[in-house]
Amino acid sequence: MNDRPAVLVTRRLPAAVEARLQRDYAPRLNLDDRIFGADEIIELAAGVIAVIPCHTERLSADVIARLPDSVRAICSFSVGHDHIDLDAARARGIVVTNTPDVLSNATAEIAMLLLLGAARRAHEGARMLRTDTWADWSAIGQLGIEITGKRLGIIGMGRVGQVMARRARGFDMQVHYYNRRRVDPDLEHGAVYHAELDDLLAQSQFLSIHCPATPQTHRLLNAERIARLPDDAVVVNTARGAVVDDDALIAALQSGRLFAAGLDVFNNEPQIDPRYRELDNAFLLPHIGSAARETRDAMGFRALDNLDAIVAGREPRDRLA
Ligand code: 8YV
Repeated sequence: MNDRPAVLVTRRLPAAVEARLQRDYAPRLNLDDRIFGADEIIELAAGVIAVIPCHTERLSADVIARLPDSVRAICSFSVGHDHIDLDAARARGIVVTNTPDVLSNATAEIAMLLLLGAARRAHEGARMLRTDTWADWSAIGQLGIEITGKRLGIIGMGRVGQVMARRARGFDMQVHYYNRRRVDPDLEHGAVYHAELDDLLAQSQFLSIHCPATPQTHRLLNAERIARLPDDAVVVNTARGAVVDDDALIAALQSGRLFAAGLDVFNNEPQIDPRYRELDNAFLLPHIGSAARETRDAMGFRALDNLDAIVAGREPRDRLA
């Protein structure tokens, strides 16, 4: 008889993480890796002590209210937690955890890739090669803009924003940031704090979004704020699509008011606004900010460390609720 606690894991996780789950728990794994609907999650959660979701499962107040009484914890395989209604979890005494820190480097790498790729028109060049439409080298074609020495504005100076500031300094960028409050000067890495978002925007030849999706940041980058950016600015988003107003960003890219955008996250993933696909000045990636081998292992282990603590009656390291 297996007396290890049952756990529902909503998506496939890296092999080493699933192996640890098999060793220590009685996991219900999603071997087909398809997205479960709300009713399926509730059904599959019967008798489990914890659910390990990804950001692809929306654990709304309604879903959380209907989870079986056996569920004591939701240990998300993500740092973002906009997919989980924390108040609803608190109301039911369900502990919620996330996986901060371990994906900061990987996400900042993708933000840097987007910054460079968008500024230097990487995907247009790559497409020319793949479609055999590279006619000839040209002194006046394929011209992007250098990022070296330019001003980078960071919205959200949390863990990922701080790594981004350090990486940008490697390109001699002058880094500015907006955050709800100024961070400890040791963590600023020379970046200049702006208490007003509008002031940051006016400085941002390049803008990288690193704030969480909350009601306060919903559609933060709208037409009015895009209008405050300098001409030919480049916008990068590796945070959440909900922070951007797609109509406003697409209009600014279509008109050439913005030079380019580099986007790894979108509203309504994976059904992104199809107009992005038509834009040569949009460099698009499919939400791969944390998609590095060591990062995904570390995220899984961090989620399981939190689960182990909860099961042992200890305070989990990354408690959100
Ligand atoms: C993850 C992310 O891949 O952790 C996050 O918040 O956005 C991504 O890097 C995803 O959320 C996994 O659930």
